[in-house]
This record gives sequence, structure tokens and C-alpha cells, in this order.
Amino acid sequence: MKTALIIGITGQDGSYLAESLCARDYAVHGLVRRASMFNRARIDPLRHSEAAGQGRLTLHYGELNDLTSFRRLLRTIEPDEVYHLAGQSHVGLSFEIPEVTCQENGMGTLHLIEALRDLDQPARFYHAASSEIFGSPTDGRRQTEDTPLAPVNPYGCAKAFATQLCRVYRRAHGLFLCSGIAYNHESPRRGENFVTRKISMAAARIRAGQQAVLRLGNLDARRDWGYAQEYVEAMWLTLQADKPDDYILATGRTVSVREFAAAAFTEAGMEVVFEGSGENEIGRRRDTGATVIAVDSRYYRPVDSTALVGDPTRAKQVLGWAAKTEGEAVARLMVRAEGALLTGRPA
Ligand code: G4F
Repeated sequence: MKTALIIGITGQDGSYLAESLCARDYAVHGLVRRASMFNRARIDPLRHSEAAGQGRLTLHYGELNDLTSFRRLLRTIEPDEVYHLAGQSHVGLSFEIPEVTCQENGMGTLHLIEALRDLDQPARFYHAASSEIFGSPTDGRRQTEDTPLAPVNPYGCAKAFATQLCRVYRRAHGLFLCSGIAYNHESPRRGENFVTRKISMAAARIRAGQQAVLRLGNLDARRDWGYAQEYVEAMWLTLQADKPDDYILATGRTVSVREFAAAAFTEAGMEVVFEGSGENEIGRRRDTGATVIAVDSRYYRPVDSTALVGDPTRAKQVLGWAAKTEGEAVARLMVRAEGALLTGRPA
């Protein structure tokens, strides 16, 4: 039985990865933060499942910046694989809390790989990097693993620091450190302040008469949206490869926020027609004429990455991984899941 440690197990990706590794018969350990309110809803089904009963899932309290306890944990559980998925992950918020964002995503990663370096048999290490390390490229090309790092927000800066650090430590110390440069990957488990979840929840609620209008920021922003459950498989494959490397994890196609919202509302049974522009743009239901989408400049960002689309060729060639669900299909599956939440009927 292999042993894996997931840092960030309570998040969207951590919870899917924990399920996947338990199904593969791993002993899975997860690092969780102490908080007065429990934040374990995403892993609750697994915690109460047979896998947990059979000792396949164990949780430990810890913090990214508590190096002493992390070193002790590594010595105790001797993991074969460590997946680092933790840290402040909201790009817009990173302008408001830049220090926490950089401490967690930047220095937090340094703490982890320094601790690994001291082990007799260092575990293989997956670092959740992000397309945000590339900023807003203007060459019109899809990004590859060799695209220069040029972040445009504090979150991207921290991820660029950590990604480059993994490359340096891989070369300098021979460690098995890999970065998955993931583009947006979504699911019904996405946090409610990310735009896809905000849209899918609103579409279901408006349909059910529980909300009137969805207020969004930049409708023109385009994202390379995939399905999170597929991306955690790439994370695992990355650590099974013969040698450590970085991989772009993306669908290779973008959809705008407007198009994503249109697909979501159509899935909820409401075709939306957009009119106006900029802050005055609205989306109306074609059947009733009611305004269901409006632009609110509070959700604009000081700088928004606009042209991020990944070239996942290396992941396909080396790992045999390719995204299957993209863009509008992600919107549809998320709305179906919200619908089930609202009606109590299965998706
Ligand atoms: O859903 P978002 O907040 O995701 P964003 O900023 O692309 O970041 C996500 O993906 C990155 C790449 O994988 C990760 F590194 C990061 O950790 C996170 O998972 O925003 C998507 C787009 C942006 O352009 C934003 O300006 O949607 C636009 N948007 C328009 N209205 C909105 C809204 N975003 C949010 N959160 N809320 C809005 O109302």
C-alpha cells in the first residue's frame, strides 16, 4: 500500500484526489487547519465511508507555515507522494490580502520542499501551480511549459515564485518535484465566490424563484475551463511518471464568462439574450423578458488576465492525459448538480 499526504484535502481538488487515491488503495493522510467552524463537508462522505473505516484516510491538524509540525508529520507517516494543493486561491482577493496569499502560496511551498529535502528518502511532490503564472500574454498563442512567467496579480506572483522554486530545487537537489500548471477547473464542489459556481447556483436559484438577478463583473473574460475530477487524475499521473517535470493541464479552448452563463441558464431552462455593453450590459430571459444577469463593477479586478489558454500536448504525450469535459459542458453539469441540491432529486 502506497502512502500519500494531501495538503489542502478539504478543498475541491483535495477531496476528489482523496477519493481517487482511496479507490487506488492508498493510505491517504490529509492536513487540515484548525478552525472554530468545521470545513470538511467535501470530505465528509469519504470520512464516513468504508475507506476511512479501513484506515485508508487519516486527518492531521497542521498549517502550511508551521514547519516543525510538518517535519514531524513527514517523519511519522513517511509518505511516498505529497500533493500540495493548499493556499489562498482567489485571484481577485489576492489584491486585498496579498501578504497572506504570498505567504501561503510562495513561502508555504518553500517550507514544504525544504522539509522534504531533509528526508533520507524524499517523497515525490506535486505542486498545484496555475495558469496565472503567465499573466496576460499578447502573442495570441496557447501557453506551453516553456512560456515565460509574467504574472499580473499577487496570486500569480506567488505561484510563479513557487513554480520556479520547484524547478530550481529539482535541478539543484535532484528532488522529484513537479508542477501541474492547471487552468481553471471547476465542479459542483467549487467555492461559491468563483464565477462558475456563482453562475450555476444563481441559474438554479433563479429558476426555482429563490433569486432575481445574478450580478457579475467582466463578462468578456475568457477562461480555459475544465472539470476538476479529471484534473486530479492528471495530478496522480504526474507523480507516476519516470522523471519529474511540469505539465500544462488544460482543455486548449476558451469560453467567455458570458458564454458560460448562457450555457448555464439554458441548462436551467432559461434562454438568455444579452443587450447593452460594458457596465450597462444585461441578460434578459427570452421567454419573460425579465433581467436575470446584470454587470456590477464591484466585481471588476484592477487587472484581469484575459488570454489564458493552455497547450496540453506534453501531458497527453507523456502522461496519456487529456481533458474530456470543457467549457459549456462544465456549465451544464454544474447546473444539474445545483438543481439536485434545490429539488432534492438526483442530478
Ligand atoms: O472564477 P474566477 O474567480 O477564477 P480565476 O480568477 O480565473 O482563478 C481560478 O483559476 C485559476 C487558474 O486555474 C487558479 F489559479 C485560481 O486559483 C482560481 O482557481 O474568475 C474567472 C473570470 C475572471 O476573469 C473574473 O474577472 O471570471 C471573471 N468574473 C466576472 N464576474 C468573475 C465575476 N469572477 C468572480 N470570481 N466573480 C464574479 O462575479
